[in-house]
Amino acid sequence: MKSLRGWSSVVLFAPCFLAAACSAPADTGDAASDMVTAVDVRDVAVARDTGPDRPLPADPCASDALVDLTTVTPNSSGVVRYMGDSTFTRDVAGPSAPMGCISYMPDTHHAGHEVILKYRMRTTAGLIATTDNTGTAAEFDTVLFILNACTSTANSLGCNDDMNGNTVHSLVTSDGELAAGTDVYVVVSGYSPPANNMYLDSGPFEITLREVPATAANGACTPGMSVCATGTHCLVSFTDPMMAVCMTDGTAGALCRNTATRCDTGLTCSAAAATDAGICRSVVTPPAACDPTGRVSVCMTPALCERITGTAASCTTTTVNEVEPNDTSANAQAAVSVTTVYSAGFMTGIDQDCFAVTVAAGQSLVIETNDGQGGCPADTLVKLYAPAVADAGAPAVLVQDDDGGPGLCSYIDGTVTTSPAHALAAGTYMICVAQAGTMPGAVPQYYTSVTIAP
Ligand SMILES: [Ca+2]
Ligand SMILES: [Ca+2]
Ligand SMILES: [Ca+2]
Ligand SMILES: [Ca+2]
Repeated sequence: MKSLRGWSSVVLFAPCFLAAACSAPADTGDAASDMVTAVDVRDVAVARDTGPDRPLPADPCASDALVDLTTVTPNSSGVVRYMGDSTFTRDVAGPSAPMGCISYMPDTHHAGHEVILKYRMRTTAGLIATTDNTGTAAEFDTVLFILNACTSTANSLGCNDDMNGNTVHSLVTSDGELAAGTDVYVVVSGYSPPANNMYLDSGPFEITLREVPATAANGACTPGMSVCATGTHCLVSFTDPMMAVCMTDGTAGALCRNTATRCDTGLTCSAAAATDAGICRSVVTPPAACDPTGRVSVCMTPALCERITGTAASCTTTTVNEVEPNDTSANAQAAVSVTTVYSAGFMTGIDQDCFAVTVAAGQSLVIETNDGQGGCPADTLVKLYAPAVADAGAPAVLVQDDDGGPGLCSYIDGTVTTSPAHALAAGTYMICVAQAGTMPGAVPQYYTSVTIAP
């Protein structure tokens, strides 16, 4: 473990602002030829690494490489700050980032150029660490993760690549509370190789670490920013999509536990493999009510969860198969006058599926595409056409929707009084479903529920 005292200050170079302008020597793999840069001090709470050039350690967990923050006193705001530089660290040598953390994985990218900080919890609390500070080069695409040990088999306590869509810097929160006195290892790494020549996979960085009280179960939280109490996770509420709460693992609509009993009694984990992330849901049988988002309940296979009673959804096994060709108003499927769930598919290329529906005066239409299990098998676009009027040309689109349903599926809710599908004039309307985009691939199965609401 490297001492933070007793080194003289040497700053070798200014941050690189373009990859091409950087003069970092190639990593020859020869430890003696690789040098680390010095870092400096910004305030009393900043850990000081002012070492002279030294050989690049082969292992970032080795005692002469690890940055020891365990004795650093935080500033008056409780923040521990460390200025570092990973420019001359090895690209691949230390622990791997947990699966699913790095954007676009799995591919050839990895978390490289690791600098590892040993941190000791002062209190029993959550830990938040971020590289999104002014001392981190704007182009440095950081990946930040927390481990319970500095080994290749350590458990991840949290990982983040990009804290939001506006930056490639990272903000990681610990997965639950950490007991006072616990040592954790915060890995500062780079998205390697860089996504493109706009970014760097190593460079100067400024990391801040802060201990925060964990939010108790059912408390309001911000996904990706809050630490929820151990055994709970911050999820968007299924009763209020504008709000997120720390939901207790294993309960309906919450994450499955990572233990043998993944969900509470009566609930099933949506993930097939025991180690995969999933949601706990109840499995219900027709004609019981179900959750059209698939969050808290799904229908027993092969029943579908469809909005067959207005906006509420129920399990049903009754579907009507599409009959091709049905691509135009001229050959739309025969009109129905009762709520109907169509089972259809998209052929490769431009396949549009049109269904006619006859409504009485004042009735409304609710239309949704989905996979029947709260998901979405294709990026659909739904158009509702007004009744064709003789000699008036092509029927007009009353309303259309692209992504209002689950995922990239579509949803038109005519029970909303301002919807063009609300309180319709009597007549035969046409609904056409196609895939968004040009020349999409085949989709073997999707469903369109057409509900006639009183
Ligand atoms: Ca990043
Ligand atoms: Ca079709
Ligand atoms: Ca068709
Ligand atoms: Ca869509």
